[in-house]
Order: sequence, then C-alpha cells, then structure tokens
Amino acid sequence: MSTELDLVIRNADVVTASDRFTCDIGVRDGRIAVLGHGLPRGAREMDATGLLALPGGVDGHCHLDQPMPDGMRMADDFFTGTRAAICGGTTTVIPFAAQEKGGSLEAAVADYHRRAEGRAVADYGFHLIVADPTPHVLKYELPELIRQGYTSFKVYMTYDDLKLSDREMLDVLDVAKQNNALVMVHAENADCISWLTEKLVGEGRISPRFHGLSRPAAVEREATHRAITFAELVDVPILIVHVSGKEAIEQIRWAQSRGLQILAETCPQYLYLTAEDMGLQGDDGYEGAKCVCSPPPRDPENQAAVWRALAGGVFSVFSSDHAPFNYDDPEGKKLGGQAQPFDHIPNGVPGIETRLPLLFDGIARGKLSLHQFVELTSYRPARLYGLYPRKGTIAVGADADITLWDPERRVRITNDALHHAVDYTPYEGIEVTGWPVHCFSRGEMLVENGKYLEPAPGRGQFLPAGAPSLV
Ligand code: DUC
Ligand code: ZN
Ligand code: ZN
Repeated sequence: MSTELDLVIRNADVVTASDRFTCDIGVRDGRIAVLGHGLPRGAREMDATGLLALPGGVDGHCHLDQPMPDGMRMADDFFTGTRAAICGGTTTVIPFAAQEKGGSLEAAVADYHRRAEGRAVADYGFHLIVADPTPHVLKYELPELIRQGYTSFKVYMTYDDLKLSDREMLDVLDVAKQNNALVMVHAENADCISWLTEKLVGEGRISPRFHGLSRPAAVEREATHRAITFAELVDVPILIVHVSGKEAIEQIRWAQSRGLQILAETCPQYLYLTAEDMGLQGDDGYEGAKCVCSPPPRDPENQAAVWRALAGGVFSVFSSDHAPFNYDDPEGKKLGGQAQPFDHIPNGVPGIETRLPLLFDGIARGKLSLHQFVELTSYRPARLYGLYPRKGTIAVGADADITLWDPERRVRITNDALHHAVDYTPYEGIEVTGWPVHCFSRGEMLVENGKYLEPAPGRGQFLPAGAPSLV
C-alpha cells in the first residue's frame, strides 16, 4: 500500500461542531489520514487559505424519486437531487423508502435501492416511511430492517394515503423502543385539516393561499403535543420534523424542560418564507403554489421564533425537506395541466442545494455561531441517523467529506444557477453571504470554484445506519 497522500488540503481553517484549528488535511483512500502541519506533498494539492473547511453537510430529510400517488411525479431523482446537494455543500443525503398502504416495507426498500443505484453522486442512507403497520410489519419486517441498517423511520399524523391512527402510532413507537430506532413524526391534525379544507372549498376559497388557512398553527401544535404524549407513554425518544413556528416550539420546549427526549427539526422554508408567499390577501393567482408545503410557512414573528430556537438549542437538526415538484408541469404543481384547488397541489418546496447557504447567512447576521451551523447541518444528523463518526466531522479516520466555504462571498440565489431539475426556487433573488466553493466527497473533488465537475453517476455509496446517538 502506498503511503503517499492522495490529497492534501493546505492551511485549512477547520471548523467542527466543537473545535476550530488551522492545519493541513491529508487524505488517503477516501478517508482523512492525518491532520497536521507541513504535510508531505500529496498526489493532489489544494490551498485553502482564506477558506473555512467544514464537514460536508448531511441532509437528514429530503425526498428524491419517491413514488407518488395521483399522477404526481418528483422532478429530482437520485442523480439530479444528489448533484444539487453536492453543489450546495451537502455530501450525504437521507431520503425516504416509503411503504404504501397495503404494500410491504421490504418491497419499498428494494424498489428504492433500484432507484438509487447507478444514479447517486453523493453518499446516501434511507429512512423508512411506515404507512401501514400491520402485525406482520411490526413483528417481522420493521425489526429486521432496523437490524439491516434502516434505523430511522417517519410516521405521518396527516395525509390520507400515509396517516396513522393514534393506536398505530403507539404500536410503531413501541417497535422503535424495543429495537433502538428513531421515529420522525409529521405532526399535523388530519381531521382538523379536512374539516377546515371542506369549509374553505365549500366557500370557493381555493387559491393557493388558502392552503395556509387550512393548516393553522393550532393544528400543528395539537398534533405536536399529542405526539409528545405518545412518546412519554411509550417512554421512547421521537424527532418532530419540519417545525414551522412558535406554537409547536413551545410544546417541544415544554417537553424538553420536563426531561423528555423530544428532538426537533426545522427547515429553510420556516426561516425565509411566509404565508404571503402563497399569495397576498385578494390574490387569486397561482404562483403561490410554488411555496405550498406542509406545515405551511407562517409570518415574520414565527420566523424570528425559529431563528431563536435554532440558536437556543431547541432544534437538533436543520434539514431541507426538499420535495421537488415542478411548477409548470402536469405531474407537478399544475397537476393534470392546470391550476388546482389548494388541497390538490403537491406539497413541498425544493431546497436541497440552498439549505446550507441560507442557514450560513444567519452567521454573518449574528443569528447562530459557526459551530452551531456545523452541529445542526452535519454533526447531529450524522449522529442521530447512525452515520457518525464516518460522517459529520473532520477527524482522522472519518470520510474525507469536506466543503470549503468562502465566508465572504455574496451570492444572489437564482434558479438558473442551481443544479436540481426543478423549474423554480422559492428563494429566487435572495442574497446570501457565504458560499460553498469547493466540495470533496471521500476525497474526490466534485465541485471546484463553484463548478460541478460531473463525476460519474453511481459513485455515491449506500450507507447502512448504525444505532441512533441522541446527543
Ligand atoms: N410536507 C411533507 O410532509 N413532506 C414533503 C413536503 C411537504 O411539504
Ligand atoms: Zn412531513
Ligand atoms: Zn418531508
């Protein structure tokens, strides 16, 4: 075996969740072999003077090529989705293998592997979505899949094709407890949403902005509280995903202050979008469909509460919830080729490439520290989803997944410059400070000076997950 280093990144200002130091990073066989000063020349050299070296991002919540009902189709598959991730500084993604009601979980996993193979350019793990917890699934399929490296799964309290009853939620949580897995909860009250939706539609209030009125904060707050109660009863940790504002945050903080292991995630849309992005009062146009996601974006006061909670330690992870539907597409937001009433618009916004720059911008504005940024976007998701220490840090032995940031570069976000396959970004025109200029995955340079180097599709590796580490 050659002792020569494959790559040396010189003068790197390394920042992890806990430390900051300047050194050279020596890479061999895809891993960090040495951190030190005056390292011998490597086969490839990179001068990082003036740049920050951060662990590659881990996006613990994104949707890629997920089979959809009712003629909907995601615009990003594993190739375009992971390409966009890499260009935004994210080197690991964890999308969802989704069980259909009446279908098997194992079949969903096998199908999802087929979708990823030969396509991914970033490394990837899978979460499961448990939509039909039959006795067979609970007793055999789920425990076996957990053993095989699928240690986290999402459950929904809303959406007709996915939602679980309260009883089913308890059953699934119990399996997580017995088998040391982590349950991610989509917390919105299904009956409240369908009651409000029927009323709004009955009154002819169907344009995109009414999506927000059909899912007010109280609907999320109630379900968040109920999920917390289930976790308390079963005595198992849970992660509440895509928390949108202060009402749900209050519930989570309350639970945390009582010593319950209630973890939480938020996303860029709750920092940068508001209900007005789905349409101003009196606006019955359709553009607002671009920002329809669930839970919906709220208002500036809620945005401020989410920023504060990020800095205050309420949240463990910051994910994209990238849900890539084209706007002008009969399989996307204009389902069937025309504007839809709000309750038929595919839910979700794209954000896999913009996730990190949008949060990084908060550092210059004093909203959070650089260490908190790394913790929320790389270290904690790697730990929670059983990928640490291979992912989530810059340390000897870790994969050489490294993003070099220019903390001063100002960039105006435009969809033309992004690498996903979606025909819009909800963040068009927003200017951010700080940009991931170079990106390495297992020591391979995939982005140089902002230019995507077109690595071979399929280079991304599947990552079986270990047990969740909650702290
Ligand atoms: N809501 C979800 O629950 N998932 C995908 C996107 C969205 O808006
Ligand atoms: Zn969700
Ligand atoms: Zn989601």
